[in-house]
Amino acid sequence: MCALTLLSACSSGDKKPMETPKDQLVAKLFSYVEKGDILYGHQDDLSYGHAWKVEDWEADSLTRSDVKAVTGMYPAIVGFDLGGIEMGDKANLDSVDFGLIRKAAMLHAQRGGIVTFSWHPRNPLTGGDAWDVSSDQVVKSLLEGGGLHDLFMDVWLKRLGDFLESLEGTPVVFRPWHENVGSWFWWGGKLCTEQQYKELYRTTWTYLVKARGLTNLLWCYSPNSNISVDDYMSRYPGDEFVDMFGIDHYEYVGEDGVGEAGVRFAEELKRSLTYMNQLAKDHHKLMCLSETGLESLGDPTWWTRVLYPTIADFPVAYVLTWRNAHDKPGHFYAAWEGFENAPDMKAFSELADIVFLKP
Ligand code: BMA
Repeated sequence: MCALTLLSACSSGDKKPMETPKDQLVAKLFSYVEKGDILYGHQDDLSYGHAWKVEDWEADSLTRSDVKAVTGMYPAIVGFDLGGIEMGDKANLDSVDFGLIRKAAMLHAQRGGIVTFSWHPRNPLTGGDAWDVSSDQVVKSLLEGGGLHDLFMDVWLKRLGDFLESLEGTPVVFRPWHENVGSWFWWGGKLCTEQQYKELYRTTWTYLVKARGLTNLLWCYSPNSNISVDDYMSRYPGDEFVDMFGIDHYEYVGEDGVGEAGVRFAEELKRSLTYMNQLAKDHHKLMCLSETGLESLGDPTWWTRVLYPTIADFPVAYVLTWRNAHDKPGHFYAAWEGFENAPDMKAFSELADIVFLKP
């Protein structure tokens, strides 16, 4: 285990005065990669965990964390989801208040951690959720010339921009329009053309970076796994719009049990990370495992026997396991206090090249 140092420490001293929060975060992540370190991240870590949630977020000091209960440390990266911000909702799609998200994100950064945001926006054409793939006209309707373009620019992106701006420069790894090659989100592979997808991403980038002037966003492009490198790059918006190559890759247990599932997970992940490593080198970008995990962690040594040996030799800046739902008992991806897999997660956190955040 090596502890994360304060991000602010990196910005003091000899840094150029014009360096933006995003530039500082890029430099910080590259410095870990150069040392061979991998940061550990957990989705929604400070908002809730297995069978608990923050009740009064304004009064709460946000020190509770399943990961801390197991390892003694916070995750170095904490992820949050902005789904619902576009509607002007008070809370996101998982009922986490946006006030809590803002507070937790800024506090985590002050503690020396790093924040990442995903976004599962509603379907603006049908009123359904992000998984509503009943129409292949949604992306088209949001782009210039489309019937929902004004709504997208003036309402959706404006609300997103307002929230991101309210973080007062806190650096964020932002990865919109993720898992874009599969067809389970309305912006997915069969739901829009490659050109439309790229335009959607670039429009989002141009609004936030150029129109709103946000300098705190590190842009992560994160397709789903189980695809070829050509498919991975088929929707790549371009070097100007991306700072990091990500991938979302999970382990799924079939009838042949966790042993075989772990082998399949590792083989496919290595294949993906191999081509991403080449892409990262060629395009001078960072790379990460933007989402991963084994739901319910039914493999007692998943962390040290499956995950770690698969990623250890790749220059991944971070690996983030998905959320520990407070209200769905089997929907968790990090160990919690008392769970049988906890000692293995603790052992993972103590490895020399794995980085958590000391409280
Ligand atoms: C999914 C699941 C859902 C959740 C969504 C956004 O993978 O965890 O329950 O609503 O992510 O956080």
